[in-house]
Amino acid sequence: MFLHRLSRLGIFVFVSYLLHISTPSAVAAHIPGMVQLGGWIYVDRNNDGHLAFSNESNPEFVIGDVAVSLFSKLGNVETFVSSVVSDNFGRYLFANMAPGSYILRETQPVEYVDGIDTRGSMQSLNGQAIPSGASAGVATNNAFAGIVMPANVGGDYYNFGERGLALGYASKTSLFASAPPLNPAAPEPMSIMLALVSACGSCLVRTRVRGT
Ligand SMILES: [Ca+2]
Ligand SMILES: [Ca+2]
Repeated sequence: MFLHRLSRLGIFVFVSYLLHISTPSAVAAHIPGMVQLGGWIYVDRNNDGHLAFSNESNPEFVIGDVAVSLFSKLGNVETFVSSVVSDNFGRYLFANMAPGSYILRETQPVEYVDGIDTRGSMQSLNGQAIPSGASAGVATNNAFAGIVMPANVGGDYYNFGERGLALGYASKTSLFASAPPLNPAAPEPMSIMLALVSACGSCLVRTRVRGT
């Protein structure tokens, strides 16, 4: 899996943008009343908990093929809902879920030293104010818990950061920089942006819940 991750050349990302190739995280339009949760898996080179995208200074790298699982929570009962793997952009997304309380859990990629996970923020998917009772939850190790999502709310930028290659995976090859580069972190893939635009119409300016 390690070689599989490293084999993804940056040029693939560039070509994908030119051709608008759909990625595994491409989703259907938002269904009214449903909610969504997503984020990125990335190498947090400066260990600050912030993913620097390719349009920022010192952009960081994303990690594909990392599993993230979604659990619903009712009372003290956790129930597995679904699992996805991050795409070539390091992007993962759970779309069109029922409103409710959720937990996101990352399966730690063994090739990387665990890093800082950063809680995301919530946006309105229908242009209306986010209902009271919404909560962006809290970050715990390889997880985000206590996310409470009323209807038509999207949670994004729930990012799992890793520190870098673990001992035993940093081969001489990679030290000499002859290994293919990881994909640079990229802003929202075009396919997802189009889905959001078609679903949201004029609500391109997303509403952030303050203090949640
Ligand atoms: Ca960073
Ligand atoms: Ca991790």
